[in-house]
Amino acid sequence: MTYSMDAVFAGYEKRQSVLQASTNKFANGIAWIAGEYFPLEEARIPILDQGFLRSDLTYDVPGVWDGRFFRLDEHLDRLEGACEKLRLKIPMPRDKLRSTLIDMVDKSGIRDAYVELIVTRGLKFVREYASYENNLYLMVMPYVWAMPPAVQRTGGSAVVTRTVRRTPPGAMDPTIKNLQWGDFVRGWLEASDRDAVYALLPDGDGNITEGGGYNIFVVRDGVLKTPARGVLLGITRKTVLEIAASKGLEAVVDFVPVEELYHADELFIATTAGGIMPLTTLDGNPVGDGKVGKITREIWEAYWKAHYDPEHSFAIDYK
Ligand code: PDG
Repeated sequence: MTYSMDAVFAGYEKRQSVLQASTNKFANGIAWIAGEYFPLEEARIPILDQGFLRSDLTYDVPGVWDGRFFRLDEHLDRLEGACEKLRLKIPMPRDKLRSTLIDMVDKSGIRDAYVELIVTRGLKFVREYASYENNLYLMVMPYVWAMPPAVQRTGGSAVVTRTVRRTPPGAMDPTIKNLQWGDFVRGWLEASDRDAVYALLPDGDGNITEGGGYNIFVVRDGVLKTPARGVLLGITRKTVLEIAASKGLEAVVDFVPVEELYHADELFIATTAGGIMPLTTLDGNPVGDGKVGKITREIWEAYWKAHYDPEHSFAIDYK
């Protein structure tokens, strides 16, 4: 089997057309709230939840590709770690959480899914943090593309933002996946004003960090580089680093000066919601030769191939 863009997208399109013909009431998505299942568009949260009122929450997003969960336990580990830092307790044991997610994907029949788990502080606004009963929300929906397949073929357009920096780690720990996206949203507004789509946020000290929903990779002279600090430790980022190692490509995890982006041969962003996403325009100028780069493409193919590796994924038994 090959994992070229043509092959991977053709497989996806085929499964999409089956999903679109489905009459299952959960085919557009399913939510789990307080023990009940809802079609996604009917799901509601209680307005007093501090997750909604103060973004007092953490979340994680694993993916399902071609009927297989990808690195689910690593996403659950990251969620548990984030909860620990925020003194949140997931109100469901790990094995039940796993089986509920699998059951939801099965119920929806969705083969390529974006799966979201949100843990919030709960309903009461009090200062005694120990007295909260934390809430859990689960969602399964059709795969979300931060960069649509058609754009991935030629690459997206990005800017390094001038009007906003990434919220500093001393204010908000970016390794705790959070929904305080004010900086990212400002970045998108600026990107759109500058005729681009993707915002890459600097740290205020001349280094690049990440963007709204993705880690950043720079390729120059065959070497990959990604920021060490001020970013979410993405599972896709980790997968890219593993792929690079397996191919004998050098990868550096360190500060990445913004300046280096302007001398890049290739640039890509990485997330569970879209995979490896090439950027071929930066601040209105082509990146390298302006085409999707050779190394980006190699990593792109290896990334989708990894979704069938039993070491990193398992098949869902759809009934
Ligand atoms: N950095 C940030 C700030 C993120 O929110 C994400 C994932 C990543 C990096 C990449 O992490 P991982 O490789 O573990 O997925 N964000 C996705 C993207 C959402 C979107 O719509 O773009 C998410 O929050 O679902």
